[in-house]
Amino acid sequence: MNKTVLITGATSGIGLSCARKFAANGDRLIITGRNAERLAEIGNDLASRGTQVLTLVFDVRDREAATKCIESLPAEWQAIDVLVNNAGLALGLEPEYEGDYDDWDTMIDTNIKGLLTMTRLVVPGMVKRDSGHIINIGSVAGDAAYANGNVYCATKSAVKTITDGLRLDVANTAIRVTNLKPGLVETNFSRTRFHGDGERAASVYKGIKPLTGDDIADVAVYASNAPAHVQIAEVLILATHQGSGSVIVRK
Ligand code: NDP
Ligand code: 8X3
Repeated sequence: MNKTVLITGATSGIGLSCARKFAANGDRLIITGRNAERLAEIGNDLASRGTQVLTLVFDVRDREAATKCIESLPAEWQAIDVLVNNAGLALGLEPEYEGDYDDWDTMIDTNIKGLLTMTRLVVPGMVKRDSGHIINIGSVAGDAAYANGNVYCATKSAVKTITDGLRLDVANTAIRVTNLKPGLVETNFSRTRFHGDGERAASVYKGIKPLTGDDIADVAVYASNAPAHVQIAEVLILATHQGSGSVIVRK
């Protein structure tokens, strides 16, 4: 479709799938991440298949770095059509009264404040051009808390409210705002949540066929390709044997 699509956290999981699926859709990409080497590898791979790609290395929590990167985009990359706010993480799964302060800060700074920073930097250009699309990666975790999910669930609940708020604020423009809310997706998510414990991470996906990053990216591309008068406001995407954030039937 030849749009310019900026994807945060494109070095892994859903973000990487979005990069590949939007590339296959014929779009040009600005992919961002913290791991410079991995990001360059992904950028080179996509470019070798004919996609125009720009890579930006920054941490979404670093407002100064994010601002510098977006404000110094080459002229031909400044008109961002689609912003995919994907970078995010869960850290820990324990009762709220035993939670780790640093984990809480990291989740809040990344999932809420990082997403807001990117929105604040990119959306003014969309408003000026009266055109654009913001796709935020929320979660089923934002619909209702599940046991021990407390702060992570709260950040995704904030993503829902922030997304709804933005949709109201741009309703007088042609900009569309989407909240994609995945359930169980097998990525690096659980390994990160359990601070690198691979065995515990693998147990999350035992006995159930989880979603893949590609399943979520397909919906993102669908929302982007929908006719201009169609705003896919919110989509909840669950594995077939998942009933909610806390009900998963394992066989
Ligand atoms: P991954 O861990 O596979 O990918 C997360 C991506 O976000 C990585 O590229 C990671 O980079 C990046 N990231 C994390 N923190 C930062 C930061 N501070 N600055 C820049 N990039 C950062 O997990 P997923 O693909 O599953 O997660 C993507 C999004 O999907 C998250 O927002 C998550 O909450 C959401 N989600 C995931 C679900 C799941 O079950 N997997 C379900 C519902 C929502 P790095 O490698 O450098 O850490
Ligand atoms: C990720 C899905 O259910 O592990 O947001 O919180 S869940």
